[in-house]
Amino acid sequence: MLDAFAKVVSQADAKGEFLSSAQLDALQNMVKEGSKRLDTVNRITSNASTIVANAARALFEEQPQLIQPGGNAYTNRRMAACLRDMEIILRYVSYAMLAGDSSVLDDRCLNGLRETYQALGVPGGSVAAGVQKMKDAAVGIANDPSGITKGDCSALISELASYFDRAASAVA
Ligand code: PEB
Repeated sequence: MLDAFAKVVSQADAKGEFLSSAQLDALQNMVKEGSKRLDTVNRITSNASTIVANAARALFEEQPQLIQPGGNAYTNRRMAACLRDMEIILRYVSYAMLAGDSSVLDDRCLNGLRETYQALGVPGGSVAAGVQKMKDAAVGIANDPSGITKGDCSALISELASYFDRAASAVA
């Protein structure tokens, strides 16, 4: 599990080199933009249950077969497992966003997840659709300009979106 700092250190060390000025500039920029990153993580963290519940509701509206008899979210046990899975994925996305690196998401959440779903008979494409809905909600919440000093958040927002896309394509 790496963050953006540990990542450049391990890359440089593998080559036995000092950090490059491009690497240092990128980290410098990350420090400079750090408050915006923490605000983004904070907004997702404090709205996590809303993001999960709304995304799940929208998913079941779009794919009602999931909650009908025989569906993968039918019975309270499966519904609970589904909501829990969405929350786990969102939690790891929030960690990746804090770290500025996807390795925590990759190693601790997505690695082997497709195979797990295949073995369970859970449709990966539906999980991916749910993840995309969480992305839309999270981006909307993170990008909301009200009650916050205005600034350019476009890079952070596309980084955030990329972690959701990574999760969705890992299971689709
Ligand atoms: C991954 N999910 C499930 C299981 C596991 C995971 C390991 C089996 C064990 C269990 O039921 O608890 N666990 C989860 C995860 C990590 C982890 C992401 C990462 C660290 O440790 N059903 C649907 C939707 C979808 C869904 C499409 C979006 O209809 C999910 C939610 N996951 C779902 C369901 C089950 C499950 C288990 C329904 C239960 C399957 C079953 O037992 O029939």
